[in-house]
Amino acid sequence: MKLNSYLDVHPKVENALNSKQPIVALESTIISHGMPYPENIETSLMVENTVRANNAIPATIAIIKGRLKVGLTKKEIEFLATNDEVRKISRRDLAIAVSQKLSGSTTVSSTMIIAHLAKIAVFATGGIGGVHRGAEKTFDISADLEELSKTNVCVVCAGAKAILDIGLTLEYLETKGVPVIGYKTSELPAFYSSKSGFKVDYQVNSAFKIAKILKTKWDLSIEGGLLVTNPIPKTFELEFAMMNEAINEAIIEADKEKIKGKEITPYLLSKVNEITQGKSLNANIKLIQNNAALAAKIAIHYMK
Ligand code: PSU
Ligand code: MN
Repeated sequence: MKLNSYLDVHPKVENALNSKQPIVALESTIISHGMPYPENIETSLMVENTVRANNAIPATIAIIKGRLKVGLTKKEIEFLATNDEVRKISRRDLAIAVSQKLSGSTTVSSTMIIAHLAKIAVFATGGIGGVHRGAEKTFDISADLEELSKTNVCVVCAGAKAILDIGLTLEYLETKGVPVIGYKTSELPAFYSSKSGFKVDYQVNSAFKIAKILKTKWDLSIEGGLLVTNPIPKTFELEFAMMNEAINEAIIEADKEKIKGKEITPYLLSKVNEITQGKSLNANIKLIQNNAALAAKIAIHYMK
């Protein structure tokens, strides 16, 4: 298969591509900026194993010395997890990182771009970026949303975190024509909790049906992705009101410290983890695993 010359595809992923096995792309910003050490390495390896246990091949994506890596070695994951110099690479950073031979982890937007170049259709993450609270003043809207409207990749996530304005995030996705599907839920999950109070457009109860929607969308040449929202399993969920309080506190801190731009999401995640004494991190780990398993099932049906 002829792939883009900027890509370095791991032999196991290449083999899976050639033999048409299901593949699940995974992002790496969660390793470098989304979680503390050593939980970041453990989670990254564990999520890859979850994909394998569900009969698909994991492909964690990052940029190492300007090469677009599709499938990482353990050494590369360790590098991303421990090196403070690792940049958070979004769509706007991608060409610069490649041409200047920089290293960085990929967000949802850049992971989608690279997955698409590598012909991988399904991608699992924890949470997507969205419209931030107060965006009417700050204009802080994640590039992830725009990417979902452009790039043909199915993104499986646990909904939108309450660090975002969940209602505005849904409005933005509607404007951009991105279908939002609730897996076995009629309500958009709020990341740490299974419910947000906002409805999804469609509830779909099987991976098979999701794969069929994907195929149909792209057969119809309707460009862009599909957002599958998968609620955190009940036993691991945190109470919405408690999380909201922690998030409010974190946002006040961020304001005080004048945190802006690409720093805000990592800052809030780590602050919330501090305030909840690790409860949010544990929930985060459990929900990613849950998303990886669903993504593998969707990828399997999509390949059929
Ligand atoms: N949400 C999380 N953990 C994360 C991210 C989001 O719970 O690590 C990362 C993802 O890589 C996402 C990015 O694409 O943050 C969004 O950043 P921003 O809000 O700056 O667009
Ligand atoms: Mn932003």
